[in-house]
Amino acid sequence: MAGIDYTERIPNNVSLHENRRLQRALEDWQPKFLEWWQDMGPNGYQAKEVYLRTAISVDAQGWAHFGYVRMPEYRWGIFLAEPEQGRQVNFGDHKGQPAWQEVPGEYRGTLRRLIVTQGDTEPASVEQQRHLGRTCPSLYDLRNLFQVNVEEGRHLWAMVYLLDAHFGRDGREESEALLQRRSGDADKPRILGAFNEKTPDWLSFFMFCFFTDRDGKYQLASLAESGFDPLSQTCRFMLTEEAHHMFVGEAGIMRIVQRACELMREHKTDDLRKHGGIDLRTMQRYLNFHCSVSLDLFGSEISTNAANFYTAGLKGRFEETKKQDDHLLKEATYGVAELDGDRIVMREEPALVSLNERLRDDYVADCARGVARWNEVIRKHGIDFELKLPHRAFHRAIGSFAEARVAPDGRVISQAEWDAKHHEWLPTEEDKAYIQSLMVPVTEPGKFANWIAPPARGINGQPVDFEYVRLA
Ligand code: BYC
Repeated sequence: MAGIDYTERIPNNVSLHENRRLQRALEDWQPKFLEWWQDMGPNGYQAKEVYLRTAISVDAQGWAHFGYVRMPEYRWGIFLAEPEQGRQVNFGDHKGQPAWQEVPGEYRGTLRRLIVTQGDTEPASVEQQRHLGRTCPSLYDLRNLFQVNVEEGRHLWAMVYLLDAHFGRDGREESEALLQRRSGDADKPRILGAFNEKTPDWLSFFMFCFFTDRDGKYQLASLAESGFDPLSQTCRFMLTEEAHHMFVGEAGIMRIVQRACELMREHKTDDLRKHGGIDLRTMQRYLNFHCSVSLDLFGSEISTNAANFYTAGLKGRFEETKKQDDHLLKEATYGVAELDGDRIVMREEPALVSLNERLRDDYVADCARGVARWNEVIRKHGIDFELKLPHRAFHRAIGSFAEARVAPDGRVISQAEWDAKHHEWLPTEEDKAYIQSLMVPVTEPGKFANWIAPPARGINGQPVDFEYVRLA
């Protein structure tokens, strides 16, 4: 089923034409999606030609085609990874049973909620990023923004397919609601906290791609383990696309760090504001913010929801099938950081209710590897500064640390100390105004804003000065 039929109105590798009811439901949703894309998608660039990749197959080799496309004409389609013959439910109470091709009735509500929560993040991020095109630091970056945006749109399609194909009328209603909620709207906000924050500038965008899209990677990887096979196949293919989004974030921050180091060496100062750069301390404050709101996306440290998702076989651990244990976890324990008066201590908790924290641990370790690569750039310039991940209890709004005041180094502090110091740890109004002042568009091919270094190479073998977006 590797090939994708592009002659269809909705490109797909799920034999949509064989299911008239589903085809009609999706064809009915398609114009509503396009209307949402026009209203809430990239502002001001809908008629421009953008050098984008489009999925043309789900093969490990060569799944994408690159070419100029106007975004509203992007072929958003439905692509599932190849089925795994004889796949089973690999964890929880149904372990060893054949993977489900249809939704098990007893888990219908739970599964729908998981799919809706995942689906809701996709249009939310497009909404958050819709004004960024106006202030792009280069055509190369502009193209990457739009690539991320169209693929988040495709991820929405992926979840809507599951809802329409497997949840009947409820699913169709949820599909509509996904186009009606709005990021940051007081009356109809997006479901998860981080997706209601603003992404007002490109530093925030790159941090978002690094930290928040990485939550996407870990959540999708856990859902890819699901016993509900269509969800597993869908998420497996989404992960292929997600990798580019994290690359955009990691490489974007790396290029800002690179430029900061160059300016520091050139002007022999770390006060880069005089020289139009972004100093490393400001970057640390943005990092603290984006890391902490993304840590919230993993839910409470102790969660019966997470235990139930696992026991039911709906959402597994990261790399579930590579783990060497009983995949039931009824007797196992897991070390969880908890608040104990004015200290943070590690306690052994039942492994099942600790699954959110375990996934957060996998995530933090992955983030740390990226931060180490940024620090390597700083070290190579002979500069004595290290970017650091904040302690997981810092600036949290969800879970057991939500009520506590904790410094980035993990010290539990008083409200008075927080009030006195938080401006050293989180972006200040002054930081935001300065970063905003740098957001001046650079649109000549091969030219880059002063605060960011050019990338080492272009996209798909094209040169860095390629015309990635045709603005004329
Ligand atoms: N904000 O036991 P708890 C991505 C709610 S990103 C607001 O703590 P649970 C992407 C929770 O819903 C990946 N509410 O948590 C990235 C629950 O509500 P109810 C998105 C929150 O349920 C970039 C209550 O608090 N995918 O793909 O174990 C660009 C207590 O729940 C938050 C998924 O999230 C929050 N941060 O886990 C584009 C996967 N956290 O039941 C895309 C699907 C918790 O009391 N979702 N709550 O009404 C899940 O697996 C789970 O819903 C969560 C929460 C991990 C999010």
